Amino acid sequence: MPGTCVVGLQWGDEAKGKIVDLLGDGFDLVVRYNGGANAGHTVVVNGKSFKLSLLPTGVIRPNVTSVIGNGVVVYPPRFIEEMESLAKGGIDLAGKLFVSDHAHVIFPYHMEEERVLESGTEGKIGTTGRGIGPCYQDKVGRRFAIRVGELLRPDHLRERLKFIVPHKNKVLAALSSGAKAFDADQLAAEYGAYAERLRPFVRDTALYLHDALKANKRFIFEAAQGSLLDVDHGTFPFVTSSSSLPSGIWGGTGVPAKFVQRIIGVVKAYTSRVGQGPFPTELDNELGQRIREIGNEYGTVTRRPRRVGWLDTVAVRHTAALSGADEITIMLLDVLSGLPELKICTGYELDGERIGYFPSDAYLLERVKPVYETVPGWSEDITKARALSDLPAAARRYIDRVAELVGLKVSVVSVGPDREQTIMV
Ligand code: 2SA
Ligand code: MG
Repeated sequence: MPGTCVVGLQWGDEAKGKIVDLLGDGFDLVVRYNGGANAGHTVVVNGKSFKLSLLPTGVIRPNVTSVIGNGVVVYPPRFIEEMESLAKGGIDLAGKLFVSDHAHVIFPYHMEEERVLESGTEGKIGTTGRGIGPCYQDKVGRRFAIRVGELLRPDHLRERLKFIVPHKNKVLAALSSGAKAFDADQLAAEYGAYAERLRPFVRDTALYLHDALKANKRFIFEAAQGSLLDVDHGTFPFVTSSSSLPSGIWGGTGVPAKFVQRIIGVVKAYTSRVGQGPFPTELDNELGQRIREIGNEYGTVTRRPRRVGWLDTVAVRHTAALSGADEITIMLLDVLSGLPELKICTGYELDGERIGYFPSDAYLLERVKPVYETVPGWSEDITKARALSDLPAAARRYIDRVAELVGLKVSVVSVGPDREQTIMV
């Protein structure tokens, strides 16, 4: 079983990091294939907590090698910052972390472009401000992109920036008279200095991973963001700019799909979303506020309050199918304790007609009305449950009903943030 993918089946923040952590010792490599420093997780090692947004969660494990694949967009200062904070905590990443020379590099002009576009009144996506979208735009547009490997050649880098930066400055000035302008020589010097810090970690990770496959190493592919934020299959245009579904693995790492043999779909017991875009089961009320507080639903990267709502099994059925999930895990079940009744979305109505599918275009999704099934809640504290039999009957029924509606077995139920607060089904 060389490859397992851990992927969120909602709009992100399903607690994928906890599942990767639970799998941790059974693997040799943890590989990121999409996104950049817009992911966010807090990992705790020996009582010290580290905030990671770019490095894979595997970096905290002594016997795991972490790989940032070519599909990731890299902001070098963040890479250095996270590496240094780990070093201070006694975690030395030399020889244990690799970043693809083909990954694309985020520059300050990407963030500036995003800031300008997101500060208008129209066309806002509610992004994380990390330059993700503009960098992927440059990648696909080809002309103005720079890859990590290019940072390592100072003369080449300066030449590239001399071509790119004037163009960026023109575009930025056309977008807003208040936009910042950039200097190619200054950026070349700044990024040249970062490059010296990155150099030991840079390699052609696709080749490295192919060797690891030949050596029968075991992989975890760590998706960033959630399946509903996938650029092709998510709620476009309110998505991120990468393939967060497992379909991103092949392109984003060079590991062919046939090596991915287990796909774990991570599902929060309710739903959350940060940023703009339709959210049929949203609870924009006091109940939503209560769930947000208990679940600490605030962005890890941006601290933005996350929107919350009931579990939507129409959406999860859809993303489970798209991701090829073999099983689901139900996370943050404890957050629902104390609610007298719970709702599960089982279907949609679009323009008064019951529909049996998930319309993933935002302009259609915003018109659907969720159809709910109401089920009894439970009042007990479930954070100490370690087996299904420790759970109140209503909580067990909730899990069973979700499994039935999604059509997949539930392999893990999480009842709290700690590793121990887990029920292996
Ligand atoms: P972007 O910055 O271009 O990727 O934003 C596009 C949309 O994708 C959403 N997005 C996320 N949604 C949930 N969690 C994410 N990671 C952080 C977290 C977010 C944070 O773990 O909490 O701290 O705010 C994440 N990253 C991107 C984003 O909200 C836009 O809707
Ligand atoms: Mg997150």
